[in-house]
Amino acid sequence: MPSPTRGFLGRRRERDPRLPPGQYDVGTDWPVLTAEPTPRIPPERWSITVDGEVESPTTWTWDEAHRLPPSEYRGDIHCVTTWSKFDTRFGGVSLDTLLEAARPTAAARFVLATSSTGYTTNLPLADVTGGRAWLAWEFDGRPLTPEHGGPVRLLVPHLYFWKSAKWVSRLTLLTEDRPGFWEQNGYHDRGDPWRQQRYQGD
Ligand SMILES: Nc1nc2c(c(=O)[nH]1)N[C@H]1C(S)=C(S)[C@@H](COP(=O)(O)O)O[C@H]1N2
Ligand SMILES: [Mo]
Repeated sequence: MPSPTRGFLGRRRERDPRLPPGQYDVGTDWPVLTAEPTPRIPPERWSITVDGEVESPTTWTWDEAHRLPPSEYRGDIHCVTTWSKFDTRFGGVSLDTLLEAARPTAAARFVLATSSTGYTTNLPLADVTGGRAWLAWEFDGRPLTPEHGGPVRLLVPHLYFWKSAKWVSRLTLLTEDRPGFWEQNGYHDRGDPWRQQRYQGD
């Protein structure tokens, strides 16, 4: 039976195509999700080391990292707790730049990111190359705050945000996958939001 209200119902708002399945738009908020106490790390005491399956293990200080070619991410981020944040802007350096200097061996397939707090997360090497991963020290043109991983966090925005380790200090190249903190606690080894890879087995 045709309904007189059909025309109105037909104008129901479309779901934003930028939202992966099961996610909602958090708007201008930026929730803080941290398993450990927030460390206060002065930039002059921060450094990043790339080691493991690489030809040239390398450490960069804050000043050295800032002399590398700058790189920016503009786009969305997605947390496994179902919030997504649109149109973020992060500044820092592309992981490609660090990896080109450290030169992964032919056997390198995975990366374990470690924070100075002990937090770890694992990623396929293919997910942090090709302009898809950054060390980020700026958000919206301002220094990244300690709550959000400042002075420097990992940023891998095409995967769920638990992969973006805050206070990152080491990237270890590996021949085999080694589950990190949340991955040992049941979260997915890859974490693609478009495939809803939230938990092991998804
Ligand atoms: N060191 C560290 N990094 C971390 C986490 C953490 O608990 N410790 N939480 C992860 C999770 S689950 C998310 S969703 C994001 C949250 O980042 P935010 O607090 O800046 O939103 O950081 C990720 N990186
Ligand atoms: Mo998260």
